[in-house]
Formats: sequence, structure tokens, C-alpha cells
Amino acid sequence: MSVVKGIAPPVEKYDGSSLRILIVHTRWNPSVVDALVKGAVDTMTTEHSVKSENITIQSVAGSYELPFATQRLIAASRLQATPNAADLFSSMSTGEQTGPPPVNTQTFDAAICVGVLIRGSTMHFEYIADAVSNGIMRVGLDSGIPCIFGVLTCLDDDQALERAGMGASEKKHNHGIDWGHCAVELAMKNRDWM
Ligand code: DLZ
Repeated sequence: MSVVKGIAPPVEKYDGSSLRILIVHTRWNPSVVDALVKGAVDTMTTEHSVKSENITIQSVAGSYELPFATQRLIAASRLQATPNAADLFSSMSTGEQTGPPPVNTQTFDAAICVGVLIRGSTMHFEYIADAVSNGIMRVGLDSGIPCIFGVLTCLDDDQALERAGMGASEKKHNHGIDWGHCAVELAMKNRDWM
């Protein structure tokens, strides 16, 4: 029987060597989030030749913070890309844990927002999931930069582990891989659509 559910393998390998990608991830549920981020990074670098130095990784506390941080980082990358702004930014830290980042004067071509929401016994999950999904879509539409929805919304820990490729079942799959393909595909297509 053929598989009905899930994404078809990418039809194309892209040359993503000129792309600049932003990943914003949460510090909630770190072991699952780390696996998802790794899946996305490995896919982009090994399958589509994205340079690791062109992948910027930033963290926020929880999923609720993802849209705001992504919007601000995209805006900052636009500012850095304007003539003469690089000098100004070379002496500033953007808040990353390991000191001032190297200045990259290219605007981000795509962003991946990674988080894991696990349902508890209150309505928190519903509110955050709704706000985050709408927020990420809004950042993408308002900025014109593809923002990939890399947030797992799971009913329990097992679902989260399965979807990060860490579960016990044969059907486990790391969705970060799909998000890596998705980011590169949309970034490349978006260049043609400008
Ligand atoms: C508060 C909260 C809860 C209960 N659960 C999660 C979760 O499963 N995954 C996640 O990414 N974040 C969670 N948060 C934190 C919120 O996203 C947010 O960081 C706080 O409400 C502060 O704005």
C-alpha cells in the first residue's frame, strides 16, 4: 500500500551556496529541539551546499517568542545590508551567547522557527500554538522572507520524540530535515519571484 501521508521527497537539489539562513529555536524542550535544528542544518549543508558560516542560529526562551525574535533579526539583517551600516554593527552584539557575531552584510534569504509545544493540562498549549503559528506566518508575509513553521505541536512526549527522529517506532522521522529542504527551496524560488 502506498503512503498517503507526508511530504514527497524534494524533486530538486538546489545550489544553496549563496544563501543566508536564519534559525531561531527555543530553549524549551531542548533535547528534541536540538535534534530538529541539527536535522535542518545537516540537510541544508549536505544536500543543498548551504555554507555553515551562512547559517545564523539564535535562541529564545519559548515558542511564543519565536515570531518577535525572527521579525527583529530579519529587520537587523536588512539594516546591516544597507551601505556603510556594517561598520556600525561590527562593534555590537545581537544578544547571541558567544560574544559579538561576525558581520554578514547579506539579508537572510529564509528563516526557520523551531520549537516544540507539548500539551499540558491547561489551555496554555492552545493559546501559544495559535499565536505562534499566526505570528510566524505574519512575519513571513510582512517581510517577504520565507519563514518556515518548525514548531511541533504534540499531545505528549512520545509524539515529540517520534517527530524529531528519536522515538521508538519505525515510523520516526526528524521533521527538521523537511524544514531544511523547505527553507532552501522557498529561498531559491523567492529569488525568482522578486
Ligand atoms: C509557558 C510554556 C509552556 C507551558 N509550555 C511550553 C512548551 O511546551 N514549549 C515552548 O516552547 N514554550 C512553552 N512555554 C513558554 C512560552 O512559549 C513562553 O516562553 C512564555 O509564555 C513567556 O512568553
